[in-house]
Amino acid sequence: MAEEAKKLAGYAAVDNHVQNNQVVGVGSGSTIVYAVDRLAERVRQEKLNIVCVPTSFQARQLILQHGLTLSDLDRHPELDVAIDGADEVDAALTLIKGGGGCLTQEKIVAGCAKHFIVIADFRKDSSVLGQQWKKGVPIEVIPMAYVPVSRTIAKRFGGEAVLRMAVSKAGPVVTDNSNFILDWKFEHTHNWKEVNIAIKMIPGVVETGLFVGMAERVYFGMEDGNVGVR
Ligand code: ABF
Repeated sequence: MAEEAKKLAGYAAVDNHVQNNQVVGVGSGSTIVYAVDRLAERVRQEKLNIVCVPTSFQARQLILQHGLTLSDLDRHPELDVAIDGADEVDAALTLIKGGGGCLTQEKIVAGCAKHFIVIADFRKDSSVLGQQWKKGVPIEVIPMAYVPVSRTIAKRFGGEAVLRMAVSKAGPVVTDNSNFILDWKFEHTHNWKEVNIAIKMIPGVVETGLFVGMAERVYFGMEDGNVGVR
C-alpha cells in the first residue's frame, strides 16, 4: 500500500514539474526511487535533455544506474526544480527531513532550485509536526561539538537531542560530510522558523532537518490510489 502511494507521488511530481532542457535536483530516500524511475522513462520515451544534481551518495548512484546525466552544483548552481521526499509534512508545508541523514545536501540542493517539490506517502501527512514522525528533528553537527550542542538544545528548547547510532550500535552514524547526527525529540510544537534559526546559530551545528518555507508543493500518494496536493 505504501509503496504504491510512493509511486503515485513520485510519478505526479515528475509529470507535473519536469520539462525538457531542465536541471533537476534528485533527493534521497525510498520515494525518490519512483520519481527517478519515471524521470528515466520520460527521458527515454520523449528524448528529453535533463541534467540531474544529486543530494546524496544514494541519489548519485540512482542517477547513474538509470543512465541519467549526472552533474553537480559547481557546473549547475541553479536548478529548475528539485524533487525530494520527507519524513513529515505539516499543514504549512514545514518539513522534517533527514531521517536518512542527508539533510544538509538536501537543503543545499533545494535552496538552489527555483521550485522545490516534495513527494510522500499518506503516512507523512500531519497537521502538526511530531504527530506522525516520532524520531525527532535530525540535526547535523560537527563531531567534536555533539555533546555541547545536545545540552544547549535541551536547555533552551526542552526535550532531548540524542546522538544517532549505527544499526550495529558499534558507533555513531557518520554523514556523507563526515559529521554526526543528533535527533532532537521535542516535547511540544514550536515556532519552527524561529527554532530553526536559533539552532543553526549554536556553534557546531551544520544544518537542521527543519525545512521552513522551502517546499512549494507536496504530492501525497493516498491509500485510495489518488494523489493529494498541498
Ligand atoms: C529523504 O529521505 C530524507 O530527507 C527523508 O528523511 C527521507 C524520506 O524517505 P522515504 O522517501 O524513504 O520516506 O528525503
